[in-house]
Amino acid sequence: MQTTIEQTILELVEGDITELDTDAIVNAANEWLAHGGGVARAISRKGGPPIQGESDAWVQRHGPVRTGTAAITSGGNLRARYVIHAVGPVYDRTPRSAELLGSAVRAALELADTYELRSVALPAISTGIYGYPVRDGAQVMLHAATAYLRGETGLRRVVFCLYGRPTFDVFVETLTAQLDAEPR
Ligand code: AR6
Repeated sequence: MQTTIEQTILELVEGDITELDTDAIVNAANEWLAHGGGVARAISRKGGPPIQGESDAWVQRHGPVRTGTAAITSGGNLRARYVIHAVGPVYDRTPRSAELLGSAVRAALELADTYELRSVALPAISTGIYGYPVRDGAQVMLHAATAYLRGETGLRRVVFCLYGRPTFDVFVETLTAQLDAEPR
């Protein structure tokens, strides 16, 4: 599924984010950038040692990546030139989780703009090991992305890359409902 928000194509695809050739892919990271499980592990394995190495150097230099913010490393052997490590919240049923998830998406897109990138792909942050319900998470992430793209941005293509058909279907339903509710 694809739609256009101002000057940016917003796309939903099902698949493995490590295969994408956008300028950057976003990782669903933890504050320590210790890429041990989930999509982080897949990105780190496929990108090779530079990903964990540059991540460790980042944390050593700046301290942990606070939840709701993001850091950037090179893409190592990936097709993407950069990996943007966004830290989503561990789901705790409070409104604070939604704030932090929206903030993680915004931070990732802002960092892509800071690096003057044109395309970026994001996974469904926090909806795996961190336990965020996919339907609620999709609402928050898509809302944050569309709101961001209505502001000033150099991004021309933003992709949500969803792992598995059920998650993809929920994102399609959610985006369709959001576009119906708020006319462009
Ligand atoms: N491509 C796209 N999406 C994927 C892929 C892939 N190759 N693999 C998994 N997903 P998770 P979190 C989906 O658990 O919940 C790590 O250990 C997955 O189905 O990767 O933010 C980190 O280091 C789910 O929809 O991230 C942190 O400690 C989504 O990616 C912690 O997990 C996110 O699932 C972060 O947990």
